[in-house]
Amino acid sequence: MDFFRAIWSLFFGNPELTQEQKMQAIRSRVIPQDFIHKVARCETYPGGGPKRFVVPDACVDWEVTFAKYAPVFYEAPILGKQPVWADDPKEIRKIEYNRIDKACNVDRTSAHGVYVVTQEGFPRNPLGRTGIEGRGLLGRYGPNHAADPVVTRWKRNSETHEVEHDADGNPILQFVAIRRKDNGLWALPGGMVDPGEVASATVKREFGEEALDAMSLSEAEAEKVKQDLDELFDAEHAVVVYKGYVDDPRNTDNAWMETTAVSIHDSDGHLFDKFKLQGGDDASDAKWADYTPGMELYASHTNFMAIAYEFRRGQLEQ
Ligand code: RP5
Repeated sequence: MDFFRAIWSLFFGNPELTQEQKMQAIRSRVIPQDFIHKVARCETYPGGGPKRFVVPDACVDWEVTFAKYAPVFYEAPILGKQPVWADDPKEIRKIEYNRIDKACNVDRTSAHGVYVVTQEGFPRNPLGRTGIEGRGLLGRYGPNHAADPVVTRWKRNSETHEVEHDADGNPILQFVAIRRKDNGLWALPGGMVDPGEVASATVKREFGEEALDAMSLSEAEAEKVKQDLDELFDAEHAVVVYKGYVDDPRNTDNAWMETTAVSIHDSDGHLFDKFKLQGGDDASDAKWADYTPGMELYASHTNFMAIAYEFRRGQLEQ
């Protein structure tokens, strides 16, 4: 970069940065390179699972020798019933890792590059040890892909319509949150990507099912909701804020969650008025929640919100 451009960008920002470059800079501020998964090492595996073998921070990386490491094998009883969303352990040798697995049309690629598959045919969690072997509650060996809608608006004064600020003068962002039935935590209304489905379709479907309870609407109402969502979740409004590993309590050494978090921002504050928020499917409740930095949300959802906040604030201040 020459001297003039360096001085220009110091005072006025870099005019040549693309949206994706700006987003990348925000992501690396929110999620540092040396991030170590923590939720994926929670003491007890969720859904009535066993206690995890304790993995200290220094031993998470597979490259670090951990001679005493003896992860606990756990696969939830539901997997024994061979549900459609799960791999068949008898067929593990046929699984095509690190690519689209043609036999079942499942995406086995990871946003973190090529992951290791052991000689026994088990994929290794790219973020390191978790204290549990097997799939736990997850259906797929390797990455289990999800998608999360990050639907936001600025909190506005109901009379003046001006954006409201917190005590430190920061604009307040609101987002659509659902309460998960499995653990009672507030979360983004995300869900699993179906075989052959693209993440952009999953975010719409999951938003409808979990935040609008679309599954209990009449056929005509559901069709109307689908049309409205198609309009709002179009390529013009949707921005990918994050794609990659989720620090999810269900992760194991051989199965883990990855997601594509897509931000849809209601800039005038009325686009989503036509929808009645109502928890459905895996959600017991749905609401517009005020985002506060560091707030407790399921898995690493608070990080996705932090990225979306910075990005949307940058737009507000332009
Ligand atoms: C998280 O689990 C993802 O970010 C997504 O929100 C969710 C998908 O799993 P289910 O909600 O379908 O259980 O890791």
